[in-house]
Order: sequence, then structure tokens, then C-alpha cells
Amino acid sequence: MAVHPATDTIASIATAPGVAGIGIIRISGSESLSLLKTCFVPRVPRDQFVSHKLYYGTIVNQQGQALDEALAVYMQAPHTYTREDVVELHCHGSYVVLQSVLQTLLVQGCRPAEPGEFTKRAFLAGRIDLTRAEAVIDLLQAQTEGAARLAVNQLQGQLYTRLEHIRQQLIGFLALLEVAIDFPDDDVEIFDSTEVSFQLREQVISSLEELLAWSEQGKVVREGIKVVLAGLPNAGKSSLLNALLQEERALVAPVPGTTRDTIEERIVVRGIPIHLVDTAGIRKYEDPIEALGVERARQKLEVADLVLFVVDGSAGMTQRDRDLYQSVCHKSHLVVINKSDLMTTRQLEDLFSSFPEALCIPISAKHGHGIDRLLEALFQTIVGGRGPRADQMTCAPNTRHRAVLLHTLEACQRFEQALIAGAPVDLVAVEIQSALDCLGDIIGLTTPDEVLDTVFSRFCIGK
Ligand SMILES: Nc1nc2c(ncn2[C@@H]2O[C@H](COP(=O)(O)OP(=O)(O)OP(=O)(O)O)[C@@H](O)[C@H]2O)c(=O)[nH]1
Ligand SMILES: [Mg+2]
Repeated sequence: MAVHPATDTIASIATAPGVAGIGIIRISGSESLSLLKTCFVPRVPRDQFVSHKLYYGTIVNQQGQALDEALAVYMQAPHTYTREDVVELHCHGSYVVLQSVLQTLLVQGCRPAEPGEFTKRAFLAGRIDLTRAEAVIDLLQAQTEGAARLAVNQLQGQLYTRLEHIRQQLIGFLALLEVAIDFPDDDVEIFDSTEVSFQLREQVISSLEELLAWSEQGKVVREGIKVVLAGLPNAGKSSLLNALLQEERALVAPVPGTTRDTIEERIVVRGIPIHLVDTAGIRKYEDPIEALGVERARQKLEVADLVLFVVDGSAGMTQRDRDLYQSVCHKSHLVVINKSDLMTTRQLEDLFSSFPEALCIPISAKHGHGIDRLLEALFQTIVGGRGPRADQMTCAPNTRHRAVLLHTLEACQRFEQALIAGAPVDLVAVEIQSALDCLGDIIGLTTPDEVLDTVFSRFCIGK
């Protein structure tokens, strides 16, 4: 992102392109009010605009020609998104109208905002820290309620507060150490290593570990997981896809080799986005097109987070099933015993015993039996048992935070080791400072410019 003087005035269309009831143009910077005065004629003439009040009127170009009827609001600094003077023009949501209003503003001296520049200004003005700025983009991109909830929590400072608490603890330790360095011969023990060690573990290390666990789950809540349906031809993979989607998405036929290409669809299971991939039944092939499909199926299996291994229970366990299972069982998986409507209890039990290590779920994709149980097992495999429950997390550090949090934790662990080993205080101080620097990077106190540029380049124009 280019460097601009913070005082120049920027403008952009803040709403998504397309036909809509309203479209909003946002202006920020010291010239906002004068731009409003030149391009907006309020219906009731007035000398000044009162801050945070909505006015009805006409937007005009330099020739005085009406471009749109609109509502306008002037928001005086510092009580604004950017902490600068801000104006919003609520026009009709026509791309042509919005473009012509924007052009009028640009001709009159402001420049087009870069992606994320409004939020970057809010960050640079100290209104929000970097984690809250990042929450804005997470919120805009949230695909599920769970992801939106985490983004709102982060926007409200839940992650920042946790990190700030850890930072203050470390600053406290550093202050004690500095006194100990300045007065090495004092009789009173200023820096009690045992007490500091205890506080470090209870207040800092455990909190960092919890945040790291949350970040793993947060990735699942935000991005979801890839679940690949695999099995022999005719096992009922496409029927299962349809049952999970509750629509006839994929072709289903009694002929083996019906699905040639992969089919990808998305469902949400208790807040977790699941990217389902139906694949061609895997077998030795004669048909070259089917061969391509099978190759694709194998590629998808490679990148799957979880495999649903579908077996035609009515056909029993064949050698081909066993061979195929051997090639997928190293991945996280569930065994789905399909066509249970055609099976006796005895046959089911026999099949279960063929997969002693796996969780087996009997279903009938055709009749929709067992699908709820399968979804529950899927959810439990993704989140249950290991790690925190998504709905218990108050925030979820992202990939950038996670990498830096790992460095913070390592520095704190070295700090702990140094305390245990009775290392000289100045060496201990180095580790605390290193942990503090990492936390500073996360919240934006010391974040390098390249990282800031990457963060804000993920934004859309107008935010
Ligand atoms: N009785 C019964 N038949 C089923 C069930 N599930 C699928 N079938 C039938 O099995 C046949 C194959 O189903 P598909 O869903 O096309 O199987 P597939 O695994 O996608 O097959 P390929 O695409 O060829 O690999 C169809 O005739 C389905 O109606 C089930 O639960 N019970
Ligand atoms: Mg199929």
C-alpha cells in the first residue's frame, strides 16, 4: 500500500456492486465537510450540517446538474470510524449513479481509497488495534453464524483484551527484574523466582496454550473442512451426497461408474462449514474417461481432511473394499455402511467386525436412514473429544496470530527454563522482552509494514 499523508481525503463506494435499494459512498479526511457542501444540496436550505444527523437532498455535479436524490450524513471527528471527519452519501444503489457521484468527488480534490484504507486509518489513529481491524475483514467474509460470532467477539476486543492481559503480566515481570538489576545487593529479594514461575505458568503460559487451541478450532469454524466420499463403484456415494444435501444433486444409477467427475457442495453442520466431495467409484477401469475420474478421486483423497469410506453393505465386504480401505485408513475417516435396509442385523455385525479400529455408521442413503447419526458422528470427529468446543470459544486467533503466538509461547517457555536454572536476571529479561515483542506484533504496536500491508490488502475497497 502506498504511503499517503494521513490528512488527505479519500472516497469510495462502500457497498457491493449490483442493483440494490441503496448504495453508499464514504468520504474520510479533513475535506469531507467542504466536499459535502459543494456536492450536496439539502432540501431545506441550511448554513451548516450538524454532526451525526441525516439530511435529505440532491447530489449535484460541478455544473449543478442533479445526479441523485440521497440522504447525507456528516460525522465530525473524532467520533467516527476513522477518527477523521467522515461523510456518507446514501444514494440509490445503481452502479452508474454511484460512479458518477464518486467521479464528481474525485474531480473536487479527494482521491480513491485503497482497499481497507478506512479501517487502516482507524488502526493508525489508535481507535482499534490490529486484531480488531482483522476482525472487520473476518466479519465481512464470515460464511457461518459461528464464524460471524467469533469475528464480532474479536471486533469487540475479546482477543485484544486477552493479549493485553498477558502483556501486562510480562511487563510486570520485566519491571521487577529491572529493579533487581538496579539493586543487585538489596537484602530483600525483589524478584522471587518461585512466585514468578508460578504466575508465569498460571497467568501467561496456560492462557497462551488456550489461545493456540482456540486458533486450531477457529480455523475449522471459519474455513470448514474438506470431506471426501470414497468407495467402490455403486456403493452409494452419490446417493449419500444427495441425502446430506437433501436434494437430488448428483446422478444416481444402478450402473457402476455413474459418477465420472468430482462433485463439490457445501453444507453447514452445527456451525461448521463442510465441503463435501463426491468422487468416481475407485476400480480398475477400461474406459479412459472413467480412468480420469478415478485419478481425480485419488487426488481429492490426498487433500481430504476427513474421508467417508462408503461400503455397499448388501454386497458384503469384498477384497476390493479391503484394498481400497487400506489406502485411505491412514487418514481421519468414518466407515459408512450403506444399504443397511437390505441387510440383516447379523450381516451388519459381521461388517462392523471387519473395521475393528474405525467408527462404523450404518445408513440407508436411499431411504434417508441414519443420516442424522452420521452427521453427529461427523461433527464429533471434527470437534468433539479433542480441543475446545467451538461454541465455548470466546475468540479464535487466525493463522497470522497463531504463528506469532507460538513464538511468544516459546519465549515464555525459555523464560521459565531460565528461572528454573537460576540464570542471570539480564538473560531472563531478554526472553521476556522477546515475548513482549511478539505480542506487540499481534496487536499492531510493532508490526512490520509488510505485514500491515498484507493484512489490509485482504480488504475490499470501501472498508
Ligand atoms: N437399497 C438401497 N439402494 C441404494 C442405497 N443407496 C444407493 N442405492 C442404490 O445403489 C445404486 C448406486 O448408487 P449411487 O449413489 O449411484 O452409487 P455411487 O457410489 O455413487 O456409484 P458410482 O458413481 O458408480 O461410483 C443406485 O441404484 C442407488 O439407488 C440404499 O441405501 N439402499
Ligand atoms: Mg456416484
